[in-house]
Amino acid sequence: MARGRSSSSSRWRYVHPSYYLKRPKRLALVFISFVFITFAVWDRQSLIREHEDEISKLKEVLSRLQDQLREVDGSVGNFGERFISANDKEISKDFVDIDPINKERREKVKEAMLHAWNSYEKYAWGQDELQPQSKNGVNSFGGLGATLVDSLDTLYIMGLKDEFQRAREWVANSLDFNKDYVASVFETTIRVVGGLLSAYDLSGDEIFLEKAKDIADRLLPAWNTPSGIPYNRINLAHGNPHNPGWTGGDSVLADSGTEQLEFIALSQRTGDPKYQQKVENVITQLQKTFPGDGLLPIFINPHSGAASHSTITFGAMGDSFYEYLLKAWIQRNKTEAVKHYRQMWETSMEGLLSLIRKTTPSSFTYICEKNGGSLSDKMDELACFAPGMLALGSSGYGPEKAEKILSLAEELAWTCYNFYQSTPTKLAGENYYFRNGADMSVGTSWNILRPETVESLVYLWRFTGNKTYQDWGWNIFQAFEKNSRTDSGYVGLRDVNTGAKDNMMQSFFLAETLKYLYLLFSPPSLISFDEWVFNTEAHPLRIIPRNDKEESLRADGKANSRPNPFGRKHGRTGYN
Ligand code: DMJ
Repeated sequence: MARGRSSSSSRWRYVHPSYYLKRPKRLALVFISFVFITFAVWDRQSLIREHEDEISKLKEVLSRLQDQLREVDGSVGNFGERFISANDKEISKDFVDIDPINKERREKVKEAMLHAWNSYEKYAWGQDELQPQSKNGVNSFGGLGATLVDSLDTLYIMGLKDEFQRAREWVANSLDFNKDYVASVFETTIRVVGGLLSAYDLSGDEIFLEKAKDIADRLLPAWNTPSGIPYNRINLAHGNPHNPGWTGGDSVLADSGTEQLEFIALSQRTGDPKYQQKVENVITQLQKTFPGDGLLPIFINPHSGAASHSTITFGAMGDSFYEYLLKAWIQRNKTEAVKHYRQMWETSMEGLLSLIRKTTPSSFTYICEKNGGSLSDKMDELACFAPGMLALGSSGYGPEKAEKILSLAEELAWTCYNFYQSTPTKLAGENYYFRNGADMSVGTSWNILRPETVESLVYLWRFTGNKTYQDWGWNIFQAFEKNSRTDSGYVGLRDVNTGAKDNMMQSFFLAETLKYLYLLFSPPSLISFDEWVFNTEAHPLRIIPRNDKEESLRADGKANSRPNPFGRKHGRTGYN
């Protein structure tokens, strides 16, 4: 019993204060342990509280961003659902989430498109182009509704559904190509065939393909020349292809080598190889006499297929020939069958490098023109498509060359942007001259709402990720708003120095300038460069993935399937 009592009292001795008073070291140890445990518990509690705060803040941000995303998806109409693939949706969210300024800019561009479109609907419905000052329409392309057809895909991409639907009804019920009119094969192809095919690829509506086939069939006899190089004019009702008098009987390089994308696309979608054969033969013929520097003069004889002695330029009458060498290679999936397109394009880019000069004192890089053996220090604003083309083609090179080409593209884009910045209206003139010590000066001083510089900005922004290009585009857009906007549409300027206005809203302002500006402020996955290729009038054509089995079938014309316009994953494939 005594032992039991003593052991129980010794168990409780640790809680008795006298125990510790006699043992100060233990007292100190107990005190330190107490402080430490209290601090640890308190610290953990406050960490939990902080984390809870943090989580609730993040939830708020998340729900705000989800709201924003829903808003953006709504405001850009169909593209959220149709043109952004599942993987890309993540990229798009990031893009939208981190940069709300883009949303605001995109909305402003959409509003500009609506203003241009509403003015066209009000004063020039069904005619080719609107004259905003006199508030009437003109048929500069034979009465094919050029502005309407050129605008279809822009309306669709911007989610302007009612406007698109009204335009679609006009195409279905009123677009008539049986016109006794001598049309430009090039202009009709890039605006009308390109515009209709793009509308078809986006909407899947067969009426656009039917109409594209109708007009292409009327243009096709233009390729019936001894060399296969097409004549550039044809009567839409009666045929009779020929060249205009002012070329001395020659065909123009850009007019003859800028139908590949549209006619290849038409063959892919109809299963009829005749369109593709005609335009690919042009490249085959040109390849036979292709010069070592890849630079072709702007006039070619359609009988012999030989180039005539004339100017070499990346501006007017040369430009899009080089653009289509690259883009047809992309459109046809960069396969062995079209390797020669890429080779010809790379050869031409070596030629382009030989035309590069820099200004003094500011070292702006520019592309000269060439007459005979000598370079002329002149560059068209039209040549400002070249930075975009170089950026697009750069990835086909090895890493070192790709970097060189991309940085040349960036230098040229800086020059083109300065074509705008250097004038009092901040809008570019039609062409520029470069003189020692004086950098650049405007030559022809009009501005007709051209798209080439903003087109290049889209490519450069997408390939470099540098938002500066978006800011440049925004500045250019604001200059259009300030100088070119009227109550009844947008006009060009007769003179970028004075701001004097002309009386024409070019159809490419709606097809190209506003579309490229809209894309500049949209997720890069909206009409991604991996799945679409833009014709020279900014009409995106779906790249049909290669399928060798079907290719051989369709090359015989035995199958006639249409690619699904809403995405590779679900689409039928055509031949390339
Ligand atoms: C458009 O019709 C096309 O971009 C063409 O390739 C060149 N000219 C105009 C725009 O400036």
